[in-house]
Amino acid sequence: MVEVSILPQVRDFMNRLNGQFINGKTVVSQQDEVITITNPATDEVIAHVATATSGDIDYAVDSAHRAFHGGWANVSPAQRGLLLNRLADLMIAHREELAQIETLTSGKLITLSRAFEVDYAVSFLRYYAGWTTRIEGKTVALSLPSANGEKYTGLTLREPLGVVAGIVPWNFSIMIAVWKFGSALACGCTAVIKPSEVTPLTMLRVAELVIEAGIPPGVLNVVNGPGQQVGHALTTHPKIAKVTFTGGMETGAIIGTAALQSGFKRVTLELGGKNAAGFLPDVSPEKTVEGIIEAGFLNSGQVCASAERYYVHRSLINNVAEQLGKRLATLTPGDPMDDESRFGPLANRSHFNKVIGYFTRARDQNLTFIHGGGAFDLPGCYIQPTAVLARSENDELMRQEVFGPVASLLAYDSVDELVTLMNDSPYGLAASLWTNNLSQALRLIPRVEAGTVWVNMHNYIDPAMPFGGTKGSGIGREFGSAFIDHFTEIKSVIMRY
Ligand code: TXE
Repeated sequence: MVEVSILPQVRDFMNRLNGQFINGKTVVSQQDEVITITNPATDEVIAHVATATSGDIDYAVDSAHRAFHGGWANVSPAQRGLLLNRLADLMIAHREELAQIETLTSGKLITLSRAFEVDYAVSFLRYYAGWTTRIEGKTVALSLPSANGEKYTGLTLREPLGVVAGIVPWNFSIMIAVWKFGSALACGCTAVIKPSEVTPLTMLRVAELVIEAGIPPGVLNVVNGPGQQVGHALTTHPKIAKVTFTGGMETGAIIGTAALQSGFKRVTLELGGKNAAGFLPDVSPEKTVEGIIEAGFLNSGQVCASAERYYVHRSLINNVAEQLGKRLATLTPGDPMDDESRFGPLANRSHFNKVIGYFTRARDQNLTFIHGGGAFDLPGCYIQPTAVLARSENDELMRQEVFGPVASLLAYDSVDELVTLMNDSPYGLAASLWTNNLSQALRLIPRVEAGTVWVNMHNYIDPAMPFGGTKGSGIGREFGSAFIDHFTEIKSVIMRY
């Protein structure tokens, strides 16, 4: 065991009453409506955060609106990139502090908090910083005839949309927030971020670093509170130009509808998935098992791109199931604040109860549990790593996003059946194909309905690769140059001379 000692600055930050971060300062307007934060690894209350009042929300959006037309508009693209890189430097300088706040709040392993919430988040930020000077319009040759010899020149400008509301879930509270505000700020927009009500802390600390980096007050603001009040008020606020959301499909539909109904706001929605991994028969059972662990068990399965449906050829499925059961037995639970832990708790009690509910119903439906299917007998939200043999593609565990360490396996007989089964879902975020046969993989990729298809790997998300869903997994793409289309508007200019 290599238990990490909590830094004094982390204790101080958790002990004070936090609330919102608006126009460069901490704001706590009310002390009666407070979010109580519980460490999901221990069930201990560790911090309190005041929720935003409607006045706080107006103040945050107004500050962002003023900064959009003032402080941020006057910062050149190159300077914007420099400031985002300075923030990245500061996040690295405060790496351990940010990682500890995140782990204590979300139960994420400290090693994952350092890697994803700081190092990866910083890679994304630097990637966005690199685009600030490359956002360009075009000159256009015009075609209509000229009656009296006059000439026309056409050009397009790419202009930032305005104030962006970023609504963020609890599974990666810094990294996903960076996806939102990094894209927004790089394009010249300003932002108001609403973290999940169960992980409201880490972004407040990042927002302080934003000011330390020299980014003007009001460019990035953070408001906290329940989605249906604070999130909804932001989504429908008249001065918000765009809503970018990552979270569940049902919430995505509510937010998308509200955003359109309140002034046709632009939306980007990333709504998770019920992602499939298809193993062709040339892959050995040993490699299949390692593939399932890679695809489904990172961060205890609380990753939007994780696989939850696994298709294995009928001739191999019993062998794979037996070896998978043995492999899952090696995933023993550990304290997330221990450097050597490899399997942590779920992020909160309500999510834990939801996952246990899936197990209860799967048992009622007589599904075969290969391993797990319950909670560890420990304080905290520890769920056993679980695998089941599904009976058909209609089982609840083959259709609903569980968002936990749960793999459901189903046998297939032919490649055509494999494709049909992989596509049999309202979701379409990501999928993986596992085979040693490259031409087989290349033929299958176009047939798989998903925004990302991995071959012999899963869960690899890179800042340079567009990421987003087809079908019910959402609208729009984050990362790559694709993000620019979603945070800017094209203005056409035509001149006669
Ligand atoms: O997410 P919600 P929840 C999936 C996963 C999980 C399920 C529900 O299956 O079990 O979603 O999780 C804010 N207007 N994912 O309930 O409701 C809310 O405050 C405006 C997939 O935690 O989607 C939070 O900040 N905002 C996923 C954010 O939306 C609203 C990551 C996400 O909450 C709102 C997490 C409203 N009406 C969960 N209602 C992924 N795609 O990675 C809620 N919110």
